Amino acid sequence: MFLHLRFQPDLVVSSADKSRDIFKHHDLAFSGWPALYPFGQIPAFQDGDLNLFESRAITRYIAHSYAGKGIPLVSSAVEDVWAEVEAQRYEPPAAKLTWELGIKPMLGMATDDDVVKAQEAELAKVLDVYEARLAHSKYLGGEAFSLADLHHLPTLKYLMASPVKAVFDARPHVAAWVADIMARPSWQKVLAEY
Ligand SMILES: N[C@@H](CCC(=O)N[C@@H](CS)C(=O)NCC(=O)O)C(=O)O
Repeated sequence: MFLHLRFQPDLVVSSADKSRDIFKHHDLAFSGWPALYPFGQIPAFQDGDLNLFESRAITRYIAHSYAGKGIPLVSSAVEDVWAEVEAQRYEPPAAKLTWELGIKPMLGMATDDDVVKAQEAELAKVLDVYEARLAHSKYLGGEAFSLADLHHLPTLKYLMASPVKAVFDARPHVAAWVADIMARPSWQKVLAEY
């Protein structure tokens, strides 16, 4: 199985050098692989003859493929609900904030403070719902860690190193959940490699 982030198979993008490299070369890289990147965005994934794109579909495929190994990451309809909440509600403001506060500074571009302000307000509304959920449930999908939680990790990496951390920290159950999922050995292993 290969996760394509450029010409060679790779796993995640979470270092400054890697991000710079991808954004510098992505037109060239994507144009050479139209079948893998139909919308011109990474990641793409290959398993034998199977080509996938859309990160959440890729993680779900991997979770199903390795269902017998490690902890079960796909479990219930409730987990599906919260995985959708992440994709539909959390990701739009979180991705814009990651771009403004995480990626743009690495590329030497100026952060747009108006965008940050507006998106912070959107994120706060989502995190109010998370706070209520996490007051009664250890993880978003239930008592066990699942893809619904895991999908937050890439943006959390940037947001928790930015002023937006305060929006998470202001909600105690959210803050505890963030600390828990970011401390997972598997995530630490990813960060150590990139
Ligand atoms: N919904 C897609 C979003 C993918 C996405 O936003 N990829 C970004 C990098 S994280 C990208 O390729 N940006 C370059 C571009 O849009 O030109 C997924 O989850 O895979």
